[in-house]
Amino acid sequence: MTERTLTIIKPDATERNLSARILSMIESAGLKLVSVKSMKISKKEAEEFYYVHKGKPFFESLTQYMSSGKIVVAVFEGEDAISKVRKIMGATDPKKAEDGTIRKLYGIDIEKNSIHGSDSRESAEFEVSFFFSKKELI
Ligand code: 3AN
Repeated sequence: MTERTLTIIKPDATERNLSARILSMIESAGLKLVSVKSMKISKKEAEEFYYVHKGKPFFESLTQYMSSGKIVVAVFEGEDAISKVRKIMGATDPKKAEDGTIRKLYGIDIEKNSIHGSDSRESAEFEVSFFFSKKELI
């Protein structure tokens, strides 16, 4: 089934000039880049985006971090795009991520793990529309 998924290159990765390399790894897996842009979000926007994690011990630090620097947001499309991107990303904790995955290669720690990817159809729908208007999703 063709799906669309949202990815975010996190501040730790944009800071180290890894954005294009990470986007390229996803394109190389056969996924189409639908739309991409860079921005800085506010703490409040980060809290809205990560609302499912509200109340968790890492919520405050995560939202602080995600609003601390430049991010690159991108939508990819393809067959089983959501699970494909999750596989290329690797486990949340870079120490536990498989060799060759983005988080294993570039992640710093469990929070500064270089990339976000939607984890379900529902979250993909919410996350894509959080950052992109219809006009940008051609
Ligand atoms: P994933 O991004 O692998 O789906 P989630 O959805 O459980 O992981 O967590 C969202 C984000 O919150 C992670 N990408 C990471 O930046 C941060 N995070 C998750 N678990 C922890 C933790 N135990 N300590 C610090 N940060 C965490």
